[in-house]
Amino acid sequence: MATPLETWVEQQAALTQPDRIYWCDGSEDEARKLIEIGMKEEKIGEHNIFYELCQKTYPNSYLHRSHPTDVARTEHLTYVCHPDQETAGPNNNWMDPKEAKNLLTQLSRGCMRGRTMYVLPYMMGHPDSPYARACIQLTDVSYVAVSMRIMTRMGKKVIEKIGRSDDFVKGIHSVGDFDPSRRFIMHFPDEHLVWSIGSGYGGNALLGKKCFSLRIASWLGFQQGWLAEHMVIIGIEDPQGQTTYVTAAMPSACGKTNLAMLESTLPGYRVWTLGDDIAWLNVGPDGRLYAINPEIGLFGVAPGTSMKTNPNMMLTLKASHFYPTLFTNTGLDADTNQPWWEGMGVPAPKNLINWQGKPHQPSGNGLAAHPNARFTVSIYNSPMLSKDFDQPKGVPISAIILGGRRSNLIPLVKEAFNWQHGVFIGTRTGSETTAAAIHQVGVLRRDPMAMLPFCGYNMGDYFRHWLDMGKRLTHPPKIFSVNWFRLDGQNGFLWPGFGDNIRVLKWIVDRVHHRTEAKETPLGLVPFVKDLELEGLNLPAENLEKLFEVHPEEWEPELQDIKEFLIRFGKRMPEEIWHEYHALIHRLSNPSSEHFA
Ligand code: GTP
Ligand code: SPV
Ligand code: MN
Repeated sequence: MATPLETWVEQQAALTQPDRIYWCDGSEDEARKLIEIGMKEEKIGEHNIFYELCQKTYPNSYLHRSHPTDVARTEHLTYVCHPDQETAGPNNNWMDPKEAKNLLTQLSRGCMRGRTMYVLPYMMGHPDSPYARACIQLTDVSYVAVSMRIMTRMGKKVIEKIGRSDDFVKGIHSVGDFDPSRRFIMHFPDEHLVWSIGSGYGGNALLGKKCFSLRIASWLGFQQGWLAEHMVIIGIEDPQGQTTYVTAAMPSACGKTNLAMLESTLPGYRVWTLGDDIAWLNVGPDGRLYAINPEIGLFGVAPGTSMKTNPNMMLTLKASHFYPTLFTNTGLDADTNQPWWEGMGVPAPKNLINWQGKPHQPSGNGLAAHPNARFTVSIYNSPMLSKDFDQPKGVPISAIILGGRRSNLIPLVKEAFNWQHGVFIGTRTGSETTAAAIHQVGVLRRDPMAMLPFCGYNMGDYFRHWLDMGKRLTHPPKIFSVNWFRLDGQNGFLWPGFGDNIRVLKWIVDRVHHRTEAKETPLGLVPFVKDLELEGLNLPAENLEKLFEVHPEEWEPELQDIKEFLIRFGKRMPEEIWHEYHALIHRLSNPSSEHFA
């Protein structure tokens, strides 16, 4: 008799009508075969799915060019279909689940005709982890199948694990005809189902990533008492040889991958990578917060990545490994067959082909690489992978860092007074928008905990859940906020960033281990200048001052904007958060009290 999994696959095939069904086993040979198919048979418009890059300098690496309209996440076409709109909250687009399924069924009828349906069995999390989940995704494009193999633990063992159970996470994906008016990314949280049509882009199409591991998993976490977060996980080794584990939430394209791969400029300090995008956080038996990264790949922004800004990433991209590496929408040096992007730190090659496959016009204002051009690479290629990466129970977290991209107001680093204040800082975190999603770039939007586009339920309830989690932790991590992006008034950054961010991490580690004091300001606890390790930096004293400046009068419009944002959640917004809001106003209007001297 057919298993529930087989029956489900047959039902989807009856609807989408692929020419063939191919069950992937996750092997190396198979990945090679899929890449061959993508290089020779499958196409998007006039382009093949994959182009082989120079195998000497970029072993096992391939270039992919997307459909020109399919270059980033499309938040306006992303829906969370709870039975009622209130549960989805003002932070999500909502459609009645029945209506949503009718629409998707219509759009999916025959959508895989002439194509292969790939059945991808994969785990999010290490198979031995109590927190791992067995998942199946269907897709009709080799690019997604190969990407999923890089990003997740894929293999036929998952099918054995599922066995005759119908408890597996389901993903249905088809690129459809790439028409943005027929593109939808729909989530059915209670059914553990994601259904996505019309896009092949990472966050829209690799359904184990944002769709399951954040939107649906955040809902599971709310029901089951854990958190699914848009966070980096790193270990920071200090000169004493002690490693302190921290997580960091930052909105899309605000520095997570860079932080995860940080090359320390401070002697004796080292960063170890565990994850660059997603963390699942559970309360351990010892009352501490434990983090696992459910993924095994890095899907990072290429432009700006260079030997200067992120040498470890450049080494990771060139490392030869068992897993292939994909470059999506970068430029191509036609003479050497190597990828190229703006901010790579090497001059533009003479015969440069742009991300759409056309000769690059240096006189025009177009870019050779799309600003959201990405690489997909195995985390096992990283020279700084933590020895605890595959640890099934995860690593104990001592600090949570919240970041955003703010050109003013927000200091380089501050520590929250306590967990509740930290959660409030999370709720009001704002960031200037980037190219990682399709919308106007550079506009301030509130992005609590970097989860606005990824929280699969009402964010008012989410803040309540964060407050409750704090109560269950006997040893809660300290909460910090950082901002690498404050400007000097001439559009230059006040802080050098990248490898020098270790100087901020050092202060955080020192605070965690009670090795240093902090100064109270209305916004939180900041470093005394003497406690920041700045040797070798040549940072003008004036910059340092500006990085920590608090001007209460500049906060008026900010406070107004925060209020308008928090009000949207109505009664679901916990009172404790409003209490913190009013306490902040009070501190800002009494900045000279002896408290902040
Ligand atoms: P997603 O993959 O979209 O979630 O992005 P991410 O948060 O991993 O961002 P990533 O590390 O890829 O960085 C995005 C952009 O921010 C790149 O252009 C980086 O060069 C830039 N960036 C990262 N860290 C720093 C920093 O410390 N200072 C400055 N000025 N820019 C940074
Ligand atoms: C992000 O936008 O936060 C990313 C890329 O990490 S995506 O996988 O598309 O979400
Ligand atoms: Mn991300």
